[in-house]
Amino acid sequence: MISVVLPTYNERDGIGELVGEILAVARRAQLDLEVLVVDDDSPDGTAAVVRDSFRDEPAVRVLVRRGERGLASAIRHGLREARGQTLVVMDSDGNHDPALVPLLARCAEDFDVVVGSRYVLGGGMMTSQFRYWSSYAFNILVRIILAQRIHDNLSGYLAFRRGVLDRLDSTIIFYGYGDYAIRLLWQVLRDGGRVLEIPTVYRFRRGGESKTRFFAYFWTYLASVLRLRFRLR
Ligand SMILES: Nc1nc2c(ncn2[C@@H]2O[C@H](COP(=O)(O)OP(=O)(O)O)[C@@H](O)[C@H]2O)c(=O)[nH]1
Ligand SMILES: [Mg+2]
Repeated sequence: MISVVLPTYNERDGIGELVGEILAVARRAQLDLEVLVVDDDSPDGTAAVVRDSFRDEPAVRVLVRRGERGLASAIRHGLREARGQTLVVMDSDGNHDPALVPLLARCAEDFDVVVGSRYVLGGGMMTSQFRYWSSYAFNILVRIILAQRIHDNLSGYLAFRRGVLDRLDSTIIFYGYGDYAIRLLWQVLRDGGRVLEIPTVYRFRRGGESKTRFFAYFWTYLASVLRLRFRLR
């Protein structure tokens, strides 16, 4: 089974459509798949929207965390609750194209982590040019500092087997924001794991607002990378 983990915070505008698309993709590809929405008690009622829309759909589960917030810890929670042997993490706003789920899941059988990547041939971002180029530049910095070859450390669209996750030290990966992915990939590579990047084009988010505070996160992410480089974490 494949488990798709969707962390949500105030994503009521687009979440229903996305979950519907994922289920349709799974049906077409004849995949055994579940969707886990991990909502941090969004004030806009995201969880209720999903519950109401997919009341008769056992493949959709909604997990609500109360009194707790954070992208990485929400993903960790979802991964723990997931029943699948193959795990997929993606944005819940429509940025990531669900049509890629079957390919990501298939490749995760042969690779340790599969990344939906904006920065390999065929990848891209239909959204902001500024975000595209600043993220591109930051990714180059990551590659230089960590001396590795991943083009997109921050895509947030990932697939891996449960066994891979079990071998990782989750407590020093799943905190903070999107920087968790840098730590995850770093640990996998450090242990000799194989990472595959598959091109993906970011689509426009469907309603709602981005939670990425770009300038604040730049420093947080840089600090995370330097900590890895100097083996502080
Ligand atoms: N559960 C949970 N999800 C979050 C939190 N912050 C962001 N997200 C989700 O993480 C994903 C990435 O955030 P997003 O705002 O799309 O960032 P962007 O793609 O960089 O603009 C989205 O699906 C958000 O709803 C949080 O604190 N808790
Ligand atoms: Mg997004």
